[in-house]
Amino acid sequence: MTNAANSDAGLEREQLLEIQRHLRLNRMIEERLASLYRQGAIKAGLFRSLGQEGCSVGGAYALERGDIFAPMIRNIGAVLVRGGRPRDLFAQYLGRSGPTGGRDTGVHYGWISDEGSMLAVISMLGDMIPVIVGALLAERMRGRRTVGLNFIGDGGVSTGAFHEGLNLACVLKAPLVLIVENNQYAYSTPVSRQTANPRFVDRARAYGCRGEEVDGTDVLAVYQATRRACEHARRGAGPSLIEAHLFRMSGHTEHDDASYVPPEMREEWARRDPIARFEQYLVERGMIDQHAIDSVIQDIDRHLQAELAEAKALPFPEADSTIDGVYADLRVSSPVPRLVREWRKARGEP
Ligand SMILES: Cc1ncc(C[n+]2csc(CCOP(=O)(O)OP(=O)(O)O)c2C)c(N)n1
Ligand SMILES: [Mg+2]
Repeated sequence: MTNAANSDAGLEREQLLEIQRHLRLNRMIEERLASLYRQGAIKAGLFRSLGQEGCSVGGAYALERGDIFAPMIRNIGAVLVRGGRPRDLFAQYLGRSGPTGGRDTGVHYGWISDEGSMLAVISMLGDMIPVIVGALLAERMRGRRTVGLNFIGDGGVSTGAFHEGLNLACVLKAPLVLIVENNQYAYSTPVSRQTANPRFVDRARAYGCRGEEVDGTDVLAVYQATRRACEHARRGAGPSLIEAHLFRMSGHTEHDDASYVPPEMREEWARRDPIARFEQYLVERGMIDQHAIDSVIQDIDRHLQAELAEAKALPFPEADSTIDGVYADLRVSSPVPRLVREWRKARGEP
């Protein structure tokens, strides 16, 4: 396993502090969302990345301008690193007219940009792999050396789409970096119950690409591993699969108390909190102190307050727009807007 404990991973002080800020932002936006969830303001499930922030942030930080990124539902940290705004994430979760006009939730939104596009999450686990491979092939045909980063969970690895997708990527030598976030559980199913070979990195060898394991709670180790995989891909040498070992310190979603997790297991992983580890590292290097940490927290708190206020000021979508962008020309005759209006009325919503 890679261990970045004794190096700054070739990063400048400002970059290390930027990473720390992203880690904190990742955690704090989810804390806000959890509190909104408890107030009943969130319209669907809330999938937190508590304990996994180092993997999201470290992986995305290794990308370059123009690279393509495809998150999984928990990768809020990576979305933020790639330029996603907290206001938009709040709007998504609150069902307001944000990026998807209130028609989808969470990180189920994307954008196309020269800075680096983001493909919206696909709910069907594994299905993103062939899609991002297609996007990378399009980039290759345009003569660009674009790399694509996609995250998948340990459960997602057992889908057919994962195998077909990775096989396709390897055969075509697509510049794909696939990070398998092995957080030990797929909902309540432990790794031991869903695969007879718990070494996910072995899948790389099976299909013929580079494989690497990394401590997913060490943000710099993930950054370095992803960087190596990006360089490999940009050289035209094909995909890499990175297995990141980490743990989901929350339930699958907020309604799940994760009581199926043995307490010893949770305690062991709690000692490897990615933010505490990285801040300790920065303190030991004399780059920050408790005062600096407190001021980052206060600053993010103010920022999130303002972003949330902006999101709350956005209107809820009009019922008539429910199926916009779904079917061509169906809006006129569809009964859906009327049904939504009636459903809202029955719930006492405006
Ligand atoms: C093909 C498919 N099967 C089942 C589901 C339902 N489902 C959503 S999340 C989830 C668990 C995913 O576990 P994992 O891939 O380990 O990701 P994690 O939630 O741990 O980040 C399941 C079974 C789905 N979305 N897609
Ligand atoms: Mg999992």
